Amino acid sequence: MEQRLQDILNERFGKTLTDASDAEIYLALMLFTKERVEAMPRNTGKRKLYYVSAEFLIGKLLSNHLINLGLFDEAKALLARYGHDLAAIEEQENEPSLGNGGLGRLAACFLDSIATLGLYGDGAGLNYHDGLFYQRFLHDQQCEEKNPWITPESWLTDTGVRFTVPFGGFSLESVLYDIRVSGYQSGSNVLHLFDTPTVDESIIGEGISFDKSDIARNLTLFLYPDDSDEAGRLLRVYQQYFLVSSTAQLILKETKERGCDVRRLHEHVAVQINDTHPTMIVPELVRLLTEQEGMTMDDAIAEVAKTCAYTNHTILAEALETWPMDFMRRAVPQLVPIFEELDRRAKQVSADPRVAILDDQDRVHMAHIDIHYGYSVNGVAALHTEILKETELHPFYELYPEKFNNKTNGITFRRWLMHCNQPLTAYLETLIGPDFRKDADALSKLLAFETDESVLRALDAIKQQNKRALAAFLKETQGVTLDPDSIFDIQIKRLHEYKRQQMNLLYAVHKYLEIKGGKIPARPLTMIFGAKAAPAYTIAKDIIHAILCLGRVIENDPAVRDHLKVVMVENYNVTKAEKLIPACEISEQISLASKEASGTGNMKLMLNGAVTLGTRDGANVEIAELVGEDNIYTFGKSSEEVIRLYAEHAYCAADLCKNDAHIAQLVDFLVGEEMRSVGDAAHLERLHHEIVSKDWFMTLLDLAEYITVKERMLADYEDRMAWTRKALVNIAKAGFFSSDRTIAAYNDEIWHL
Ligand code: 26V
Repeated sequence: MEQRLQDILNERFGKTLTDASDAEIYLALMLFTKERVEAMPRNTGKRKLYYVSAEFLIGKLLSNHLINLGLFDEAKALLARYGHDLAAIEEQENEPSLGNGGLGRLAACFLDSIATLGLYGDGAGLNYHDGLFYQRFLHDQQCEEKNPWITPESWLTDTGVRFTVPFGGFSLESVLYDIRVSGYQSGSNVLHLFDTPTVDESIIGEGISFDKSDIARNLTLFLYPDDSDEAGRLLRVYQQYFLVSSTAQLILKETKERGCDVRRLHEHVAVQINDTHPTMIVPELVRLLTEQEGMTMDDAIAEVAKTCAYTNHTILAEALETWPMDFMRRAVPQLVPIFEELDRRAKQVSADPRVAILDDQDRVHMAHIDIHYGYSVNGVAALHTEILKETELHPFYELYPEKFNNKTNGITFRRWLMHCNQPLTAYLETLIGPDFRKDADALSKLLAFETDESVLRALDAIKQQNKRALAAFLKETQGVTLDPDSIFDIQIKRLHEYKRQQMNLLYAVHKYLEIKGGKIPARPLTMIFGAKAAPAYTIAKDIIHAILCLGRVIENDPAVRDHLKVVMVENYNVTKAEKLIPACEISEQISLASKEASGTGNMKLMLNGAVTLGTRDGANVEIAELVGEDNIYTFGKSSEEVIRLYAEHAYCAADLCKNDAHIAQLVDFLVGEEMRSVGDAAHLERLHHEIVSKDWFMTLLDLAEYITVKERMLADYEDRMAWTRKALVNIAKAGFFSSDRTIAAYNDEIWHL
């Protein structure tokens, strides 16, 4: 490694490891690592998986590859010998933020596990020039800025492969870039990212604005452009078709190159459709097989239906995609007869309008295509899959019970333990040996130390070290001072009302008022938030504003600020998650029961020794089963109860305010004197009005119990040994949530690669 790095530095910059800058060393190490990853054996097999997704939130890749290659420690030691810090070199890499949140990050974890398990499977997505917007706080409000990540030399390799993607009235060239995916001590696969050469970054105006109608110049410019207007929604359709047409052409090309008969596609290929965004791959494959491969409509549809499988990631009605057929007539007229044919056949299977592909308002229901014409439908946590079967997708479950299955999500321990928490990883190895690096279930050996006080003290010391590291990072990046002796209570995830950051905010108000009233807590509490709000999601942005304002109110109050701190991390992303997660003590997983399909941050936090404060929602249910009631704090109405409240229209926020003076006091604080003195009255009032008059995600329903349970949790924290024992059990039981387990199940039960 040393010689090769010296050679690259010399060739490129005429420098050596001694005098090169961090940026130069990053480039040399990136190029060296890329060479090594390209030299890894490629996974192969009989049936090849294509994991098709509009998002791959891969995060920085340098250390990921170094760990998987087994070169991380060597690189770290080598750089240290020359006076460089690998962590500082890693900072040089731009984060590719090619996803919104959990769905995109899951796809990235899955690629890591597919490669690690030696499975033959590539990802297919879009090469957005700008990832999810960069979030900046200005006057305590979120502002969105562009977030470019591609540099002249990067992990991307132009493959030279080109396709033509036809749209109504014009066509675009599709250029295939590849990023290698390395497995841990294993083979490698590829992430294919399609781009179009006419994209023009100069059309970006103020913030993240651009001409949404200029498809040739904007197609792959942004991840998920704002779809609050029609032009934005139409652009989404163009993006989706560009992704699936490119992918379908690649699949047929590669399948033929492997010497296989595309007329028996399902024997050679499995397509996993990640949420409904890539759904048009179904009609597109049918189109290509009939128009270009000479298959009959019957045969083509039958073949595609044995090839494609669908994962559902949400039950939120507003997130279930339906597109006006008018969009399809404009953007992809060649698919229109196929949509109609798929619809006609579906209506022969069932006349129930709830399962129709085309509805009576001339709209196409994407998930319905996936379910009728896919061979597997899976949810992402046990509870979520049950809700799909019993409620949201019940009519489909009655038609096709055999298609439904659960695959509880997982996370890659390479990134979310071995890389982000090196002190913990090293210590675990001294206790239980190295097996857990390859076999996550081996973490359970840690249970043997549950009552060993020296182990508990060491775990506590590691948490303390990680808290100090986070404090130093936030000091440097945001100028905020955290007290490492306070309790670190963290809620990090996209900002959405169903995730109920506003409930956590109301807890902070409660604590603030208590402290002002003279009730000083045993130990200071630091409440940390990290969240981006969709640019057009007004209430979500108001919640961010309120959190930032409350933080300021507290900071301005000498009677409170030594006991309570509310901090919002700017531009929460994968890189920041890697710093926040190891430092967390209380993991906030407080979504309204039934609404969070799974959650994956909950898994990352438990793996790093945080104790969960959560509702019985998503994968929290499975976390609770694994760690036992003593090692998690659950609260709130059950999913059954919540579903019943919705069905009976029985929830009324105004009544809750009327009948509970404390709740009313907390909510009204949002528009009181203190908040108005620092914030924007109109925004605070809009949020207040939303909560007292509508509160669609039932914040006030669980607030009282949330406060009670959180207080109990804070009290329990004072028994340091008992608390750290809970942390230990959480780490020890996290093995189930390895994405290696999830992927093994996808392969055994769906893909059969
Ligand atoms: C999408 C949208 C789009 C428009 C308006 C509001 C809205 C709300 C939610 C979504 C979610 C899209 C799908 C998604 O990201 N689901 C997440 O998938 C994760 C991986 O399976 C899972 O852990 C999260 O619980 C789930 O929310």
